[in-house]
Amino acid sequence: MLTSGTGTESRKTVTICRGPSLKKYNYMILDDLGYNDKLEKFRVDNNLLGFKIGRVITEHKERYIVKTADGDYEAEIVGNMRFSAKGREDFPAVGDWVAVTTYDSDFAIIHKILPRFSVIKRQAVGQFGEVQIIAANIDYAFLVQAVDRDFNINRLERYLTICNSSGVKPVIVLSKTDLTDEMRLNEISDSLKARIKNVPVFAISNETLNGFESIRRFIEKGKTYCMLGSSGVGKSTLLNNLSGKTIMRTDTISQSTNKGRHITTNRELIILDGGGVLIDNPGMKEVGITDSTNGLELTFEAIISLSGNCRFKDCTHTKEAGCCVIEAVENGEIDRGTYDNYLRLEREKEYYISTVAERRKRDMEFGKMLKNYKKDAKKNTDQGKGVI
Ligand SMILES: Nc1nc2c(ncn2[C@@H]2O[C@H](COP(=O)(O)OP(=O)(O)OP(=O)(O)O)[C@@H](O)[C@H]2O)c(=O)[nH]1
Ligand SMILES: [Mg+2]
Ligand SMILES: [Zn+2]
Repeated sequence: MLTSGTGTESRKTVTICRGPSLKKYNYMILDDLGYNDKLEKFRVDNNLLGFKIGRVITEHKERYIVKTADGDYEAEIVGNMRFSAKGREDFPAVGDWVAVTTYDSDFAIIHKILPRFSVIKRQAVGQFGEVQIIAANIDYAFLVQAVDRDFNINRLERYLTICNSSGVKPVIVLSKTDLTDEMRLNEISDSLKARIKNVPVFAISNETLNGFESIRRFIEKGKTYCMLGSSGVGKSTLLNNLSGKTIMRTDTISQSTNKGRHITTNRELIILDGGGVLIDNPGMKEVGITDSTNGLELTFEAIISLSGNCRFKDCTHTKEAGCCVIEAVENGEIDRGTYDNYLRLEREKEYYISTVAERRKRDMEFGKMLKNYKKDAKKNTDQGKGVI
């Protein structure tokens, strides 16, 4: 099999030597989780045949649960991984494929993170210049906004920027359509058409299940989908509806008892019966962007392509004469709201990049100072010993 037992067989060998039922069982689990030939090739090429392969399904303060072909394991990282980590991205995240060794029936050590094809990250809240990984190896992000109060096009563009810089395909999900009227829905639809191009939009109600079937059909076996959005917009309710089970607690109970809301506090990965992997996320208040140059270029493509014709190469598109972007805003070719939001996100990205650069410089200077200090200390000791 792929990952249980000795873990030394390759994918092909397994197919040949295992009994049909076990083979089917193991493949089902890992393939349903999104395991593919590229990951398997990495495992073979990197001498990881002695390890089991699993996917991180939840994380809490450096404790992980890893789903493998033969069950779920509580896991920690190997010491070496912690010592060599340069930043948050060197630690496992929900959605990661990892190579593990297992101990007992429920404990594992993570030895390696397999290469990620996408990483959704944001600015860590309260720690400017630090990133927080939201999830890894995501194919599609469901950007959920409730149409009754939560709809905000600037925030959608912010999420799009994050998706576009992460290699994740965005999908807009407008929820709670039962709580609004036709007129408001048309307004929202017009504003989406004016500002966001080429992104699929689903309008759904988790209550009446209107529009729900089309989103269910959209989900493919072996692909991973991540729920992103503010708190209370219906991410967990949608996940429960898609799974047909009450997997995630939602705040329904609290409304009747008034005993606090069951907001989601952890990221969690689940496999749908018909295939397809979903990751629920706690609602996010702040979605600060990081080094998202690429994401901004893709999200604000119309602005970026015009900017090539500005008179000055380093045009900031704010006040310069001969700025084609300003001209396009003035003649209505570019939406003013899009333009303002672009400038805001661009400033935020620049600020992030300069903060990180400053910190690196400070760290380097501190490292140099420490090295010199150690050198001086050694010289003094050697001189004390009469060594020249
Ligand atoms: N009327 C209506 N209520 C909904 C809909 N979707 C969700 N709700 C309700 O909205 C509340 C919040 O839903 P959740 O699914 O917990 O929201 P969430 O996005 O997971 O929130 P966090 O976990 O805090 O991020 C619950 O009381 C749901 O029953 C909908 O489409 N229509
Ligand atoms: Mg939730
Ligand atoms: Zn310009």
